[in-house]
Amino acid sequence: MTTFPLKRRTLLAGAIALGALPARTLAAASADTTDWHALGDDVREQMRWAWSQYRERAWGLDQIRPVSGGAESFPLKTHHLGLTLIEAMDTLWVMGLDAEFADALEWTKTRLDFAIDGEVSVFETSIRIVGGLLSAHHACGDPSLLAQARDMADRLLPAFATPTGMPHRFVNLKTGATRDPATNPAEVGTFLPEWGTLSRLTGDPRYHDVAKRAVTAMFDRRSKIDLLADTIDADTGRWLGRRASVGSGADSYYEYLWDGWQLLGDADCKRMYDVCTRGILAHQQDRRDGRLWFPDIDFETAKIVSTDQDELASFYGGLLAQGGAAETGAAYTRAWASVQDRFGILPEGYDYATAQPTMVTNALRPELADAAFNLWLLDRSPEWRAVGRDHFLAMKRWNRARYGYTAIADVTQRPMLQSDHCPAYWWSEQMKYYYLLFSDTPRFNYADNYLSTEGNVLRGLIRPARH
Ligand code: DMJ
Repeated sequence: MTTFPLKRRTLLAGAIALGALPARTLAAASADTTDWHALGDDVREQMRWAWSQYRERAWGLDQIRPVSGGAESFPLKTHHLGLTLIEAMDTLWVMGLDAEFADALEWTKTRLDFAIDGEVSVFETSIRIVGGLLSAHHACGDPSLLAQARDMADRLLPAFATPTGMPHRFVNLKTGATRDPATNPAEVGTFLPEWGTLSRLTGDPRYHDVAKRAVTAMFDRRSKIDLLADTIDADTGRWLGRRASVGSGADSYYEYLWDGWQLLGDADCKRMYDVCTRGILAHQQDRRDGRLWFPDIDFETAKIVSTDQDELASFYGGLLAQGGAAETGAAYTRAWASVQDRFGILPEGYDYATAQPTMVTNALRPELADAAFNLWLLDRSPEWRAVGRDHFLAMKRWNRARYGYTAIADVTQRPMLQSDHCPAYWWSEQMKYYYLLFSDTPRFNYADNYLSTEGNVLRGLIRPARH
């Protein structure tokens, strides 16, 4: 990927020349007078404000409740691990909120303790806590962060001791007891970038090897038409379901095949990504009213089983473009952007056949901003910045609560109905995507970088030179 430190007008001219923008977008883009750097400053200010609320009311707890000012634990049911703090760290750093970052670092050094007798989701804990600590380590180089990431990975490791190598879904952090072999592609195959990084930094190959074995075991069970279903038994390797999807339960499996190639240069991952993506593009595309969608289909017959789209799938256009299918990725992202235009914030479920929401909540989701950011990194088209801007401005309008940003209970009501929940990924994902998309910060290498499925930067942070 190359960098384009160009002015907006030059970029627009380039995009027009390449025929990259549809007419409606073109008109809007030419009229666009957004001051992107000012918007970036605003994102930083919202982060600073929300962080001050968390600092005051929920310091060291997992997630603040932004309406009531209370807190809730996750991923443990009855114990806090400082999840928000860990997820926020590299975002604080990239925004130059250095005092806040130092404060968080001090907390992790003095308070973090994973020896808790309780069960966590292996997948969630890896992408959020192992990934969050590794990205914070990438930001500042403090060895304690790497040691803590390794400590957590060691506690998750027993989950991979299955006959197939595909992990059980839950593990007890103290005893190592595991449960729930009925799992899915995402919870089997979303480890390699973090665990490969851990192996690289510690010299211990075990982390990389268990993650690679799991991702490969899943790939080896694909159908004859190269599709994966949604549920599998990690002990027997037998499929328990038939639904192939690019949304929930599958999404980051495909993402991490590409990422294994992008971050680690693993050619097996690239081959597996290409095979799976060819299968999806051959069987799963459906165009309605000029829009591209990916319905759920039967993984052996390719028969459509549902036109209900999961909001989580809206990240997929960015991945397709990263993997080389730029036009298809852009088309799918435009389909989701049209739903954003209509509702302001994406509903959690949307049926493209009826053009109606099937789930009116939105859990403060980052996926469309993620796709916009990835597309923009590739072509620098103002169209994607505008999608990210609309995502951010709608969030400021509807999700801001007294003590932070909160999820929405109903995106179809005006004013939108808020719930009382700020998932920790918010601090790691969209706030970072917005900022990187608008700010042109010198702390980030726009030409060579890697962000995990949780938005954790594992490559591409640039430490300012010391004076
Ligand atoms: C995040 O935890 C990750 O992006 C994950 O892969 C799926 N989506 C959630 C946020 O919606």
